[in-house]
Amino acid sequence: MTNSSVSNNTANNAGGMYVGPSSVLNLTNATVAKNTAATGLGGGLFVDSNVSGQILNSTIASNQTPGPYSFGAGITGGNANLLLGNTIIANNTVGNAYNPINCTQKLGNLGGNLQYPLTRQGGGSDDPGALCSDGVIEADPLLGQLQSNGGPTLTMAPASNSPAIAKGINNCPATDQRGQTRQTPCTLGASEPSNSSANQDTPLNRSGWNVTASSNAGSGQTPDKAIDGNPNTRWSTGTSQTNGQYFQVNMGTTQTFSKLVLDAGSSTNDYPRGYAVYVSNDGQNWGSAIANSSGSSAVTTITFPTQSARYIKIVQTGSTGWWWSIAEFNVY
Ligand SMILES: [Ca+2]
Repeated sequence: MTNSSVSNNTANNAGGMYVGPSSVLNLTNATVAKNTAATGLGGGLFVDSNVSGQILNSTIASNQTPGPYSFGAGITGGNANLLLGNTIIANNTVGNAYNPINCTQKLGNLGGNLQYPLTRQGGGSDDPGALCSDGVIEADPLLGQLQSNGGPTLTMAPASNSPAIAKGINNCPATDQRGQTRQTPCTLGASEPSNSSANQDTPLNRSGWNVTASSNAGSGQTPDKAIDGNPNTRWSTGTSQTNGQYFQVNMGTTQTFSKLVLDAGSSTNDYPRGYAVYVSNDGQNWGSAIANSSGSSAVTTITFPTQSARYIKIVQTGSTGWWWSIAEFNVY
C-alpha cells in the first residue's frame, strides 16, 4: 500500500489493519493514524506470525488501545523479517500502565526510525525492551493534525522545526504521500513538512513569458490569454479534458517558485480533473512530476518544495466532458 491513509477505524483488536500470518506487508508513504483497538491489541497495525516486508516512510501515530490490559498501540507483533525504515511511530496511547506503548516486538532496522515517547508520565515505558527497531530516534516529531495538506489523502505534516526533517537514511521515495517531491535527505514519515508561506504572496512578473498548449479553442482563447492580466479572457482546450493535454510556460529565465495558481475565472467547471506538474531548465528534460493531484473548484492552487527552473508544464491526467480553461495563471 502506498500513498494512502488508514485512519479513524475502530475494532476490538487490530484497529487500523490486521496482517495475516505468513503474508507480506509493504507500506510506503502510508499514514496509519487515529485507529482504535477498543478492548485488545494493535491500535494501528496487528501483525500476525511470520510476516515479512517493509514499512518505509510511514507515519503510525495517535492510535490507541484503551482497554485496561491493552498495549502495543502502534504495532502489535512483527519480527526481524519485517523491516522498518524512515518511519515515525509516535503518540500512540495504551490503557495498561506498564506494558509497551508503541511496539510489542522489535522489527528489522532499515534506519531512520523515530519513536515517541519512550517513557511516559505516570509509569510504564517503551525503553529499553520495547523499541520498534534498533537505533530509533527519541524525539517528539511535532506532527500536525490529520488533515488535508495537499494531495488526495489525509496526512500529518511535521512542523517546520520537527526533528524528523531530513533524517531519512536510505531508500527515500522520490515523492511523499501527497505526491510532492521529497527533500534530500528525506523527512521521516509519510509527509514532508507543509510548505512555508514565505515568498508565496507576490506572483512572479509574467512579462516576456511564452505560453503554449496542446490545443486551444481558437483565436479568442489562445494560451497567452492565461497571462494577460484580464480575468475575463481565458485559454481553453476547446475539447473535453483528456489525459495528456498540457499547458506549458517558458519564463525566459530561471525563476524560483513554490506555488502555482490556475484560476478558471467564470468558467467555473473548467478546472483540471487531474494534473501533474513538471519543471525543466531546457524545455526538453522534465524529470519526475513535482506535484500530482486534482482540482476541485474554479481556483486550483498547487504547492510544492521550492523549485528553480525556467519551464513549467502542467499535464492533464483526468477526464471530463468539460473543457480545461485557465483565465489567469500565476507563479509564486
Ligand atoms: Ca486572462
